[in-house]
Amino acid sequence: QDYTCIKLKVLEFAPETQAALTGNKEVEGKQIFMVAATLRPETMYGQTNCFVGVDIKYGIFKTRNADELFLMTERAARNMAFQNLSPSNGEIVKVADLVGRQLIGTTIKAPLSTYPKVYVLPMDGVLATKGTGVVTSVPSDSPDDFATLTDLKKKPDYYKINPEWVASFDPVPIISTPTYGNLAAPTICAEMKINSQKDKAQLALAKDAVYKDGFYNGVMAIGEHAGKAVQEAKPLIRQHLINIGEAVPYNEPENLVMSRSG
Ligand code: ZZB
Repeated sequence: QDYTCIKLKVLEFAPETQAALTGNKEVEGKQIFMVAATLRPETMYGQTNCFVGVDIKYGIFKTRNADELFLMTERAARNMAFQNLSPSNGEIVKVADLVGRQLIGTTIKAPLSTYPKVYVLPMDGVLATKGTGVVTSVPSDSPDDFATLTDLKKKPDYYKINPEWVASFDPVPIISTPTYGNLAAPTICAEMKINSQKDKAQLALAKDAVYKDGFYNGVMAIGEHAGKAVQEAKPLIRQHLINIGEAVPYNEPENLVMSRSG
């Protein structure tokens, strides 16, 4: 898979996590980015939060740029070490260990998002064996993200989050199609009566439908490429994010993903 890795700049860690990192000489004074692998760079305008798995192990790793550290799974760091993203070819340097639970409530700056600051939240279905284990959330166009946020809004105590971290982050209309209008994920979740991230079979169907519809029939409704077809805007937005240093290309052979997860 040809992913785009979006660099979500950490603004402030959750307090206990900040305390745990204080005094770590390799971390102090560096910029830390949570790195999210996406196939939909054109949807980055609609980011409302980022998801991690609470039980997934993450690390903070050195990159080829001495001032920047990447927060992701070790598996992703290993792949990146062979894609010219680590200090030297094949070299992995981990400077801290974290568990997803410790990241909940962290604030980040998500490139292109209409929200200047968004939160890191828990999602049940984040796979440690895919991408970076960090998932950026676009509830306007991803049914999984919309359904998960619906759960978090209904049961903040159960998910151990502050309701304010989800309350004022509504889905943003970013892509319009004749079939699903300009909020494809909320529309299809309503049509299919999907109420929760636990409705997995329905969500897989919904994801497939909006993926295809967005790609073939979508028109950008926001940003520099508003009015252009998604197919045309996608590579332009991807390249722009890479050029300004807010994203990096990341490749993951599909058979590798399958052998590690299965
Ligand atoms: C932003 C985005 C916006 C995404 C959208 C999708 C959609 P695929 O096709 O199954 O490979 N993702 C990335 N890593 C993980 C992970 N470790 N665990 C769970 N989900 C992950 O799916 C690739 C997409 O799955 C990625 O693209 C990411 O979410 C998520 F509007 O990033 B996407 C209709 C989907 N819309």
